[in-house]
Amino acid sequence: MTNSIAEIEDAGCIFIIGSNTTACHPLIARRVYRAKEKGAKLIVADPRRIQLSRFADVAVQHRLGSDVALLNGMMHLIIANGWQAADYIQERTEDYAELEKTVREYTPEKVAAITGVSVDDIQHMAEIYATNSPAALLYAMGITQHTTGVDNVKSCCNLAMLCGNVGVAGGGVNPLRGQNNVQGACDMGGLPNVYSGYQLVNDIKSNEKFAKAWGRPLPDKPGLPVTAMIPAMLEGKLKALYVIGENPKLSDPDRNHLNHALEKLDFLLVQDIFLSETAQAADVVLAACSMAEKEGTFTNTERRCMRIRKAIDPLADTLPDWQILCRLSSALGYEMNYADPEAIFNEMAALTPSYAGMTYARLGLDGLQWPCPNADHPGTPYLHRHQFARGKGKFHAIGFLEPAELPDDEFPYFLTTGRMFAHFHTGTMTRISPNLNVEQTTGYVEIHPDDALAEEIRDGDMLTIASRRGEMEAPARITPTVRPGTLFLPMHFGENPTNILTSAEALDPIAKIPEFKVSAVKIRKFSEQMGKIPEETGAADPVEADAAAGSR
Ligand SMILES: Nc1nc2c(c(=O)[nH]1)N[C@H]1C(S)=C(S)[C@@H](COP(=O)(O)OP(=O)(O)OC[C@H]3O[C@@H](n4cnc5c(=O)[nH]c(N)nc54)[C@H](O)[C@@H]3O)O[C@H]1N2
Ligand SMILES: Nc1nc2c(c(=O)[nH]1)N[C@H]1C(S)=C(S)[C@@H](COP(=O)(O)OP(=O)(O)OC[C@H]3O[C@@H](n4cnc5c(=O)[nH]c(N)nc54)[C@H](O)[C@@H]3O)O[C@H]1N2
Ligand SMILES: [Mo]
Repeated sequence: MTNSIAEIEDAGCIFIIGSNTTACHPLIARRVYRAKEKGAKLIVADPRRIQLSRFADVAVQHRLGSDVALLNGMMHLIIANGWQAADYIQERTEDYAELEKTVREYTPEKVAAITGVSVDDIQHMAEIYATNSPAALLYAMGITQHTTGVDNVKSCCNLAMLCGNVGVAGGGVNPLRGQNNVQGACDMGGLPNVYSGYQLVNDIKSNEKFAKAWGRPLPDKPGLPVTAMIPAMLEGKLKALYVIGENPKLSDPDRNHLNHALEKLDFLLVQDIFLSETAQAADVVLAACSMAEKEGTFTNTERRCMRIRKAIDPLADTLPDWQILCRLSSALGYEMNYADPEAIFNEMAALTPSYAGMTYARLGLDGLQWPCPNADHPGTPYLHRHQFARGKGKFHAIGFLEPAELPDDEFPYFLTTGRMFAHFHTGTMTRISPNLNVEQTTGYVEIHPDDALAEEIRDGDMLTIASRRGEMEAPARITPTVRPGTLFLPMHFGENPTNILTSAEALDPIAKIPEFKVSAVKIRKFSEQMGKIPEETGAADPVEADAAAGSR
């Protein structure tokens, strides 16, 4: 996030696009409710009707993968009405002329035809966003998991800069990051091309810096992103895979393709806290302990690095991940001996400019937000305050491109995939929790009542859903929350393995993220209903429970 979670409460407008916030980031959703109570305007753009749509000043359900067109349409109207932040654009940004030229082509009528959103609604979105500063834009996987993921993100940035919303409190472009520590993992170099703090492996200076600190020459070529590892496995170029804390058998796209790749491996090593589907296929499994059993730090979505503290001792025959890694490294011939996670943290801080001012003592109870470059620095609540990190904020003129796969005669439905409140990803943790599992015990496929009527499907009928990659079964849940012609499958249920359907080939050319959010599928009835599939009650959802009680 460019900005901080608490700042959301002080926004004049909140624009949520491609984030099911109450389901996936309920504590952030709570800030959105508070902002609403203080008078903020709310815009929601999501092909599904999410909980927050109910509280929105305008909520639109645009066609899957049409975000660039929608955002360009908003910008077209903002410029046509003179609502843009002219001084800010002049002083702080560059390449505005190109943006203006491109969005001029996105007339409301053209955008309405692409997105399925009415001209009136596009007009409302543009006006509300532009005239209620500061406006905070929140997005998540609905924006990124596309072949145009990078284009989508850049379009969000264009809109925010157009209205002067970057570098101000309460504004910003705010990706709501997924896992508790995915920000931290990326910050620590858990990516194929960087060391900690995004220092490039192929930059001579950083390479030398780390080689010196670690006493070994280091490769100067970026490694492979996950989506390139699978083809490398199939070609026999990648022979051993070490998976730490992931369950790709359920979470990677195109499961059949992935299984072929895994079978080609000489050696599969999995380190997990449970015997996941992937661990069951491994040659060796290393038993790690959970976050409640270890010390360390997590860095959350607002760049806040915080300590975690051990609540219980590790269960028998398990170790914290860091100790397993140190032992493995030593066994491979590179001695790694750290007294404790704090020693590792201190080494990291010494090598990472954005964390350089952090120590365990300074992190205290609340943590610190990077950049925190020195011992006196208080941390950074929002980025790009006086100028952009790169100097001027750059506008990118971006045209709309269709998703890789569109419905046709053979595969007439759009499919999108994602999450629900009660479960986490592949369910290794949440499906064995009785309190959570009671909320939803099986997978399901959401289908619009119009489609159900046309297909003569009743609630609970078991459907076969097929794409060009494979097919799977799930019971139908008839609901108006999806658009007609669009189905939704949650990703949590191994017995209804959603990723049999998704494509491993439709990737964003730059980020290499798979297009989990758009596939083309067909359906047929597998068997008559076994019983109604109840809607998620939301009883375990604090936001929903509060909303129901009228006491947000
Ligand atoms: N309960 C729960 N919380 C979670 C997780 C979990 O598994 N369960 N996972 C965590 C992780 S790692 C992540 S990454 C986040 C994900 O958090 P989110 O991204 O919020 O969750 P998703 O359900 O993947 O997708 C979000 C929304 O994108 C919409 N969408 C689909 N296609 C499009 C499109 O073309 N355009 C737009 N604008 N929207 C579209 C979907 O309808 C959905 O409402 O959640 C985190 N929090
Ligand atoms: N169709 C579809 N597919 C998707 C997505 C989608 O929206 N649609 N979303 C994608 C996204 S954004 C994400 S993030 C991925 C998530 O995909 P995964 O990361 O593969 O899913 P998880 O179930 O979170 O798997 C995490 C594993 O780590 C284990 N674990 C938990 N704590 C620890 C620990 O402390 N140490 C170790 N060693 N292991 C631990 C858990 O038991 C679990 O097996 O799925 C992706 N796949
Ligand atoms: Mo994620």
